[in-house]
Amino acid sequence: MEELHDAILCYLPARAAGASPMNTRLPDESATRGVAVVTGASSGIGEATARVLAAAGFSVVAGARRKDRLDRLADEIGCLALALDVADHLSVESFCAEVPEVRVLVNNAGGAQGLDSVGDAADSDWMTMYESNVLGTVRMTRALLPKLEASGDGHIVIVTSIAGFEVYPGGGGYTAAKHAESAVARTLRMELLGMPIRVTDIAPGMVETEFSVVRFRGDAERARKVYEGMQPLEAADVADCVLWAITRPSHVNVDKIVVMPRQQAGARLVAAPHPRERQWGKAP
Ligand code: 8X3
Repeated sequence: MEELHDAILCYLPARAAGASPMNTRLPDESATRGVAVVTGASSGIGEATARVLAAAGFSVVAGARRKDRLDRLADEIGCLALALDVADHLSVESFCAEVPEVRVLVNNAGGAQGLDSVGDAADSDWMTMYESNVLGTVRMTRALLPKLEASGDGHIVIVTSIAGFEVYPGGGGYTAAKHAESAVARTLRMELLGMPIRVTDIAPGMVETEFSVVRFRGDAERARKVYEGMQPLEAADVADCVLWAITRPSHVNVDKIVVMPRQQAGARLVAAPHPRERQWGKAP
């Protein structure tokens, strides 16, 4: 525990500031932007966010289930890697106990499972989506709230989706979970009013990550087709939004960012190669 504490407070800032071999001295603590926890950091938006925040001078604590990937990321960018499964309250508790202070929490872990209609819904898929997207965000936020407040300038970022305010056939479980997660963000904004904690909901559209591969249970070819003929966002585009939101002056709360590819105008409307409605439902 003590070693980890030292790692965050002393070792991390030196490397997270983009330290080159020529720049490995421990930095002046005040020169860093504070500790940022990023969940789901082993890939996609979470990994990109960890990279961007570390490069910007944050001391990043990266959490995810896939510790081997996190460890590689830690070697590269100098973040602290801790195993975390936001769907498991014991994992959340032990992760948060290892983090002595936090200024920014990026709730990114989540995802979609399947494209079944409500009539064919599998309880296990819906439970998985609620656990990771909704309860995961609630657990992490609840556990770190005292430390965010103690920082004097806390910031909670919740990476939701345009599925937080749109629906589409086959997306019932995912859109319901993202609507709920978005509701959590709006509720927190009200509940924390008057406290030194900002709340930002970042709602991306199509981002080419492992999102669709996971949704289609490993079917990479089906996942590839989702983005065929159009240019989706990259994970780094969303990470840029996170960085922008958390580097505004302290009195500025960016409530919500909706970000989509130029070729997307809604969950179901994509220009690829000609304007078309995305076909999510079953073939007739
Ligand atoms: C996923 C957004 O547009 O790919 O969160 O359905 S979209």
